[in-house]
Amino acid sequence: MAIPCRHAKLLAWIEDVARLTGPDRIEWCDGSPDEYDRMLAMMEADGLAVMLNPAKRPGCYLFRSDPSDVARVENRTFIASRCREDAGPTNNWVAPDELKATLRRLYDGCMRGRTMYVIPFSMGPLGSDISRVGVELTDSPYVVANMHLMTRVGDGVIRVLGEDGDFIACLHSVGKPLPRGGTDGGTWPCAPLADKYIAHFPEERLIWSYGSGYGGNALLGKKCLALRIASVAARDEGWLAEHMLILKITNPEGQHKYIAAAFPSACGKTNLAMLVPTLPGWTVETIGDDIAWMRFDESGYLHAINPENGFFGVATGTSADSNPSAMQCIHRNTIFTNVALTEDGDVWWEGIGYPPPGRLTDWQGNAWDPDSGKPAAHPNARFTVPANQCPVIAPEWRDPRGVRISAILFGGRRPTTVPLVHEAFDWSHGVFLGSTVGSEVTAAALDLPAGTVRRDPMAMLPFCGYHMGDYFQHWLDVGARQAPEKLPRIFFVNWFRKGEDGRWLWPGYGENGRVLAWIYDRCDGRGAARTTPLGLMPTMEAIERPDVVGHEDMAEILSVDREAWLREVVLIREHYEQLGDRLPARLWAELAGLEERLRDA
Ligand code: O2Y
Ligand code: MN
Repeated sequence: MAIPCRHAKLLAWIEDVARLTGPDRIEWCDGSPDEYDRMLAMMEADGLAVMLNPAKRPGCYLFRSDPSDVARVENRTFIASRCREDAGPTNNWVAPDELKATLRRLYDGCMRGRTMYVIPFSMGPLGSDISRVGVELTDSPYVVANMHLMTRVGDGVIRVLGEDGDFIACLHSVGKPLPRGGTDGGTWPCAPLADKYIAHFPEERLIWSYGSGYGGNALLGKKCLALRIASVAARDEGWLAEHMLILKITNPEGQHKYIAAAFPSACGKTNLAMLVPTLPGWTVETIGDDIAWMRFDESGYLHAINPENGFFGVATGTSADSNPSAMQCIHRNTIFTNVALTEDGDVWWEGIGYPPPGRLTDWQGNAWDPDSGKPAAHPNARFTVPANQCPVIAPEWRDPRGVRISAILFGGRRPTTVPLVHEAFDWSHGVFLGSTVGSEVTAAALDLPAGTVRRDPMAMLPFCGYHMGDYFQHWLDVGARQAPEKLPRIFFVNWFRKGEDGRWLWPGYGENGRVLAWIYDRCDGRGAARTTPLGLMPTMEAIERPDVVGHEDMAEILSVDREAWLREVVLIREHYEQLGDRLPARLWAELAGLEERLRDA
């Protein structure tokens, strides 16, 4: 095959990797539909992919991964900065030379019997000055197919690269060499957990992943490049790479605004990005469901792009009730991983909204026994689907200029203490709110005291490529450089409040549109608010109460429980102490301010 590129640095890197890993052949990916079809046909012939019933799910395939390879592996994820302190206390660190030596031993000959694919890809629309080019070398055709859906792959990227353009080098291997002429025989190739490494070398903007073929461990454009490496680039270049959805909200007058929102994994980001508001006249459209790259433009406003081209959504719990748009998206041209299979060649998972239509094959390929107590689909079962199949994708979702962000939302799963919504007094206070994000963990499961909050600042704990204290300082700095009136307003939301009897106090889903409507109005200089120790909160009349929420429950979720918040202050202090002396003084001052306001209240 002719080499479609004359980029000397790229060609030299490919040659080095090929010498080390020893693939049988090298194939350049062009991103074409033919290439995608060829990858899937090859994996189907190999027994790794199951074609779903074309009458039910045209163009859809099912994959079953190894039980050891079903999710991101945080304890095998490393930030190998030159200096340990720069990775901070929240990341696993190994000295870069040591980690490279370990990985070189594993990579040695690891692609024998396989093809090494060269995937040139763009995160963000081609031609946007916010976008970045990556090149992933991988021995996994599953990764090639998924990268086609999740990023922009192909010749256009080679043109952008030219002969000396910048690219982020991403090396990936499943870590399972084959005997000459051998195949995987339908089994998912990967290495044992102890040999899996998801390694980042932030100063070199370099990613080395070994041993896993799954999701964020292997599709290196997503969490590795677009968050861990990009967060470091963003710090150095004065922008923001965030774990945020981006949505467009339109009011009954037909005017619209854009909102970015950060929630820890598994808090319903995809559902919020595709929300169907119950409030008459309001609509939500999607720009992105997981990652936002944001830059202040020359006039001082914050603009965001979604660097991805698809959704890698969690299947479990997705239904016509929880997310009708996602259900429509995944009707065709979708890759399903670790869902259950029906007798008529369709997919099924727990929470799909209807009972199994007959016997099922579970995610491991065995006949499923409904009485076994085991789920038919893996809880982290996924769908990969192009974003342009989303029925509520906003037409401007791939505008290279991005969209102007009016509001930033932070939130987590907080059954107690945190009200439905409060607005920050200003940018620094908003950074403080973001720094406290966390979810209450199920105490019984983890043997922790009830109400224990696992902090996940700005939902970036697993994704920040440097010290969390420096990351907060970066947020403070980018805001301080702008005119305050042009900055987005910052809000903290909590859809997950429960009563003492364990009842949900707020119905969530489409009803969250009522909170978004208040946020919209606040950004428009309207929307009634009262000042509280936590920030600005809606008056009882400002958010129209859903029918299913009683007056008392509404009052509870819009109130400040002073005693609970004084306990929360203690927990935030402990969280800050764990982050060490790089925590900005400004955030300590914000915490002191909160405590003072609570004591004075
Ligand atoms: O387990 C994985 O590899 C996927 S995790 C994931 C996928 C899509 C969007 N977000 C996440 C996440 O963990 O935040
Ligand atoms: Mn995510």
